[in-house]
Amino acid sequence: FRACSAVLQTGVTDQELFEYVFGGDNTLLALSFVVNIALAGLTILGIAYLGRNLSDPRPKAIATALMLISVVSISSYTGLTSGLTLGVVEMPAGHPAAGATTAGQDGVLVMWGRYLTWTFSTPFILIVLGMIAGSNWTKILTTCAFTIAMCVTGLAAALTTSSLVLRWWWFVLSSTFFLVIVYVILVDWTAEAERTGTTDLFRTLKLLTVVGWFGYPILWALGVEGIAILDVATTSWGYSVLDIITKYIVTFLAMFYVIDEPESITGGADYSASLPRVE
Ligand code: RET
Repeated sequence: FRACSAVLQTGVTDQELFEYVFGGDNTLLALSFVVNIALAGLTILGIAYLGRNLSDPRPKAIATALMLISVVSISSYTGLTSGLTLGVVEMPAGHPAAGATTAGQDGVLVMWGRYLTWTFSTPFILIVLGMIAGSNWTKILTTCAFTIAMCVTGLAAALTTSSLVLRWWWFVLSSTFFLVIVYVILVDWTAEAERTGTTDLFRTLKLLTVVGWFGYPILWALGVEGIAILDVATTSWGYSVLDIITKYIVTFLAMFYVIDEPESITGGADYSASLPRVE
């Protein structure tokens, strides 16, 4: 957080940003944060309730990873709500939002906490998908490494103020990492899910994930950080709705399947979690 605040260097405090968002003129933006705190909380409770009788280690591991997605999410949205992970960033010359002012400061409102916390939430989504497909740890951890690279370079794209070209270069880098993940999901994991016997569930989760995840770079490009066609509140609601699809809906679909058919989840690669104990 300190590193990001140092990069921002705008001198606007979390208190000023909190007042800007919750002061009355930005109700829609405020709601896009608060609604997700509630949904993440309910999802955590839902998983705890639905998973109470799970006994096999692999369904348990999947339920835990699912819960961690929402644990990160509730923290992420609390950061945005409190103003701690918001900033005002001056766009470089040539950017359509160059010269804008926000909360009495030169620059646009950047929800940099989103990019930072996706670094921690997206790996858990990929761990769940990979385990449901029955993939191995090498591939699962590869996608985790690429999603971390994607989010950190996305954060760099949002915070770079020196040059417009470099902002878009970060965007291209981040998108390249994203395509690696899409490839693994569409090619490797689709084939593995077929062998594991989880094709039905995987097909639905894959669709929601791949289509949903493509929405994020599109929103970034259309929003204030990109070509600035969309205002901050619309962009924020866009991300919040995508989060609802890619996190909470994916979570409940996976969770219902895991409790209904825990035995079909145990096919595929062995993570040493389901091995019989050696006496
Ligand atoms: C950015 C901008 C740079 C280019 C790309 C992006 C992709 C972001 C994605 C985010 C997914 C987030 C999820 C969060 C759930 O907790 C960083 C917007 C490619 C795909 C699923």
